[in-house]
This record gives sequence, C-alpha cells and structure tokens, in this order.
Amino acid sequence: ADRDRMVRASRRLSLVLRHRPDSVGLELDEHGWVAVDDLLTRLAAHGLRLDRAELERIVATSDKQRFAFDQTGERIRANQGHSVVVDLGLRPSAPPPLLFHGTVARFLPAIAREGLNPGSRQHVHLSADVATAERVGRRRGLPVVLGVDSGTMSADAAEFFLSVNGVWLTGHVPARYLTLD
Ligand code: HQG
Repeated sequence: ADRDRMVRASRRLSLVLRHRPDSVGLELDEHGWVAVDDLLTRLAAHGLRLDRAELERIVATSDKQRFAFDQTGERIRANQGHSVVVDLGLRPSAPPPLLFHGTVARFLPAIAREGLNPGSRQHVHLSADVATAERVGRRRGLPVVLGVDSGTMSADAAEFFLSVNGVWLTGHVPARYLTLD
C-alpha cells in the first residue's frame, strides 16, 4: 500500500516537474527547478500530502532516477523528459557509436518518413542498450527496437546530451541513420 502510494506520488511528480507545473499552480525556473517547500505546499493543496522524508525516499528509490535535488537540497527538478521548455544545462557529449530507440510497429511508417521526432518533449530519447530500449517501447505495446547510427550522426555534427540518469538525448534523428534491429 505504501509502495503504491509512492508510485502514484512519483507519477504525479513526473507530471508536475516535466509537463504540467501549472496543474498545481507552480512555475519551474528556466533550468527546471522548483523550491521543495513550494512543491510540497502546492501538492498538498491539490490533495497529495507528502512530507520531505517521503519526497527524499521517492528521489532516492526512483528506478530511473527521474528527479534530483540541487546541492543545497532546497530545490528539486526532473532529470529529463520535459515538455515544458527548460535548459537543463547539459553539455553536448560524444555518444557511443550505436544507440537504440524503443517504439512500436504502428509508428514505423511515420518514423520512416520523418525520422524520430521529439513529439511533445524537448528531445528524442535514446537508450545505450537494447534491453532498456525494449522497456521503453513496451510502454506502448509489443516493442520494436531501432538502431541509431549515432557515431555517423555525431560526425555529421548532430549534438547529443547524456542526462544525469543515463538517457541519451538529441533533437531529431533523420531516418537515414535508423536501422530496424
Ligand atoms: C514515437 C520514459 C510517429 C516514439 C521512457 C515514441 C523514456 C514517432 C513516441 C522517456 C515519431 C514518443 C521517453 C514519428 C518518434 N512519427 N511516432 N516521426 N518519432 N515517435 O513518451 O521515447 O518513465 O515522448 O517512438 O523510459 O517513448 O517517463 O518518448 O514511441 O526515457 O521516466 O513517439 O519516457 O521515461 O513518446 O519515452 P515519448 P519515448 P519515464
């Protein structure tokens, strides 16, 4: 029961810290941070009572390390996955030669035409290994894993960013760099 409550709270945090801070009357700063006190107050005002210790537990145990506190512990943000425009301050870094993207078959015709688009998020999300990409795809159905020739993309001047929780991010992947695994 407690676990369920923590999972539900974690989903709500993802929603608030990535997509809909306005849903509880919050604004993120330009780097995605929000004051912990404000967050807890606003969540409570919208029916989710969490204390600081519970929030720390969610941050520490999140399977994907979705959230991080700043150095003072006074602010919190999502590590990636935003649709709200924020500058996470990630520096471009050289990707491994091959990355993976997990999706489902129904998206393949559009992906073949347009390449991988970030959709409502700020970046296309890529995984360093097939197993992770399969998990991402499985959220939507039978997973299909695409290989991304990130080495060539990078040589062609595309920028890649590694989020602090190990997700590779890039703006767009043209179809010519994709292979069906
Ligand atoms: C697809 C989760 C049609 C794309 C995961 C994906 C990840 C296209 C969907 C993170 C397309 C977007 C992100 C095109 C891409 N035409 N469909 N041209 N280009 N797509 O959720 O990568 O649990 O925005 O294949 O683990 O699925 O939230 O991205 O299926 O790290 O922390 O459009 O979310 O993490 O879906 O997942 P999403 P995603 P969390």
